[in-house]
Amino acid sequence: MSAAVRPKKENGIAPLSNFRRFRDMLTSPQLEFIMEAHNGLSAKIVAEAGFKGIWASGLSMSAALGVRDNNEASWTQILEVLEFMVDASELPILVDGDTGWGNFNNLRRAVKKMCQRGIAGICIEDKLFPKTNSFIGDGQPLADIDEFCGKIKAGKDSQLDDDFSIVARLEALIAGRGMEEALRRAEAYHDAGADAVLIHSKKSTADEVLEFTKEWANRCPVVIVPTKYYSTPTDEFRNAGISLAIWANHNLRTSIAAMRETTARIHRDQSLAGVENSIVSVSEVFALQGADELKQAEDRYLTKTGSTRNAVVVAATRGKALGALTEDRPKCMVEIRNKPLLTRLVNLLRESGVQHPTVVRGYKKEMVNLPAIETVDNDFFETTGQAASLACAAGNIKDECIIAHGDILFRQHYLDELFATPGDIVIAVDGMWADRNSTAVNGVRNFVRCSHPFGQDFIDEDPVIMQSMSKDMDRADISGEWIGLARVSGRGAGIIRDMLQAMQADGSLPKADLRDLFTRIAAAGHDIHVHYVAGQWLDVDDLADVNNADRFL
Ligand code: SPV
Ligand code: MG
Repeated sequence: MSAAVRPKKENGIAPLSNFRRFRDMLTSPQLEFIMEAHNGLSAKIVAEAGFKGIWASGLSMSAALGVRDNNEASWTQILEVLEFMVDASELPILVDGDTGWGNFNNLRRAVKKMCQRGIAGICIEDKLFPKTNSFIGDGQPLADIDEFCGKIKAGKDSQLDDDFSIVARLEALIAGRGMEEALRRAEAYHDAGADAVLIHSKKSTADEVLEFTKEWANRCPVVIVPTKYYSTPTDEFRNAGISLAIWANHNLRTSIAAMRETTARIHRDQSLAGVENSIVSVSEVFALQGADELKQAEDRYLTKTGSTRNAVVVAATRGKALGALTEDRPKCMVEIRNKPLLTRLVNLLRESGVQHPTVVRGYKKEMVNLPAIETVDNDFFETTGQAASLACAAGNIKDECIIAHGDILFRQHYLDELFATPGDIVIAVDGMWADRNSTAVNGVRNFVRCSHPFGQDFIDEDPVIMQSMSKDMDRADISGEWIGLARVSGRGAGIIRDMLQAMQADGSLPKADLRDLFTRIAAAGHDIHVHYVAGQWLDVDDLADVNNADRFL
């Protein structure tokens, strides 16, 4: 069934379905109202005004399509209009099903389709196909009672939800066949299973409708369409115990009036100046279309700069110090609060617009099987280091690209800041390194000496450049600690690839880690820019780190 049929749960409680909400409107003790809409836009306007339901008027939908209310639009064309209306608002819709678009068999199929689309109910009238609008001509022929009862039964037997409603519309008064005929038919349709009857009238007073309602005595809910008896005070309907009033065509008619006025004025003036202040702004149109929601979705799902953002995550090692935790999986798949570390890292990357990171696997590689990642394997992970792993994914280091250790967690905004920091190669360096309680047994810290110390006393515009990176450094020389996160531009990606190739050629690659790579790049005269961060990150080397990570989250 469609999403419209199964509304989303909020706080674990499923809201009522639109089928149920409409049925409740029919059966509630008070008078309820539904308002005409004929497309997605008017459906939104009805919802915006606060109505609880929509009348999908046959007259209005056909007129909006530029055809007559004589079943000139096929029922599947109407179904398409209805789909837009369902998507446009969350309101229950009662569709004007005319005569059911044929006999019982046509109605059966239509009812199923309506249910699948999340239409709350259908109103069918006891005339002949192709129908004519009730306000055109006199003495329209009525359907045979038994035939119409069979149609109601077939519709009820075909509905896919118990709360779908069938409203049987009585045209006896319209056709001039009198009150007795209307009541006789109402009784039969009610017996056949109709959930409500609609008593239609083209008189300018509500007399015959109120007389019917009195005689009917609420044997089932009564629905009315006061188009012609519009001057009747609504309280009279309320006092008569009527269940539902349909304001049947007023969005269509008002739009015709407005469109005519504006079009004629523009035609006459050969200018837009005269109408601008009397029509809605384009911003209002965008708002009705939900432009804001799309913007938010773009921020969430699209790369932020519009350019391609890549990432290579080096995650080939086991992480021996984690003991039993990494017996059957690599370190990156160790779960922190029921979610693998790598999943958390991939989610962080996605939030910053990296849709398909590349993960270099090694130890227990079959366990690294997350959706939306590309994998590259370093099958020599036992005898090689991080640089060799990175070299396995050299082809994926391109455009704007993050390079990350597979065992780190950090605050989301660090990624956004890295992307925003100028430079072909930028590394994130923790200026609060001295506060960090690194308990790693095998954990090697990547100390960095920079052109400017961490703090407020350097000019922001001055780039901070890495001068050296080493696991051993005199305390006095340390500016910070590399957190295992870097960003390269397309040009920076080329520098990295070239250096990996050079290291491969001179035999230094297998034993090198990323620290050695950056050191070589800096030594070759390329600037490695530094973006300082202040704590709020961790890597996972041992069990104490796993506990820290849990706390970090
Ligand atoms: C419609 O809105 O299409 C209706 C109501 O069927 S009426 O036009 O009054 O017949
Ligand atoms: Mg109609």
